[in-house]
Amino acid sequence: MKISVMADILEANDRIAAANKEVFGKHRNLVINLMSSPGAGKTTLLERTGEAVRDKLRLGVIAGDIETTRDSERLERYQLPVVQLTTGTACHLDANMIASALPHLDLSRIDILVIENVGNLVCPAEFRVGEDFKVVILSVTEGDEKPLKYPLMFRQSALLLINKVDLLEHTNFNLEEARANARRVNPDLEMMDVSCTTGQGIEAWISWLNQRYQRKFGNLKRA
Ligand SMILES: Nc1nc2c(ncn2[C@@H]2O[C@H](COP(=O)(O)OP(=O)(O)OP(=O)(O)O)[C@@H](O)[C@H]2O)c(=O)[nH]1
Ligand SMILES: [Mg+2]
Repeated sequence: MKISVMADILEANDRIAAANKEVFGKHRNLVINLMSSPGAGKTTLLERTGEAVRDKLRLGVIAGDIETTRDSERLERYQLPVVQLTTGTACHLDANMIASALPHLDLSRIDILVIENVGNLVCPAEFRVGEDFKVVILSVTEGDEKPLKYPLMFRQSALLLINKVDLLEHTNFNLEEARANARRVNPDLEMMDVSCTTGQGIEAWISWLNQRYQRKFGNLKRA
């Protein structure tokens, strides 16, 4: 007898993800599942975003890490509602973990909820959590071939942020090559160059969030 454990796990996960999505819909939360390898700049992007959107849209964060509350502590400095999930050993967040975080957030006071997934370019892409969009960050220190080597994450994402472009001249990263590789695995993938250090591209990223929110829910109440 053959038992497909992974298929069962993903099916069970999808049911909880659908329930999460219903809760998010009721509260008019646009939900982004933010993924990247460790250190690509997820938390830094959220710090820059938190600074920039203050008073314009209400950002909330669920931060996933294997250990430590360092990321949530960084984000709390920007007065963002944030819940830290520590997975212990799991290399990704799943829908059940997100469901367990929801009672700790006042969703009625959040417009855009970003789920910062565990740093990992593989497993997070396999588990839906109830998000509207997956967004992947690739930083220029990681190599421009990564979309080809880790295609699932790039295939499943709506947007690719190429981060740390301030470091381009110190690397052999070829922006055109990276974009072409990403397009090869996902022709519909939108792409933006950003630097969380200089602020380049942060406005474009926030516009992208605003547009996605408006397409789903109409104008932001506080915009
Ligand atoms: N030069 C440069 N450094 C950056 C940029 N964005 C982030 N960093 C640095 O990269 C390092 C890692 O950034 P984080 O934001 O912690 O990365 P992360 O993706 O949240 O990491 P994990 O949560 O551990 O997966 C930090 O030292 C940041 O200051 C950037 O645009 N340019
Ligand atoms: Mg982080």
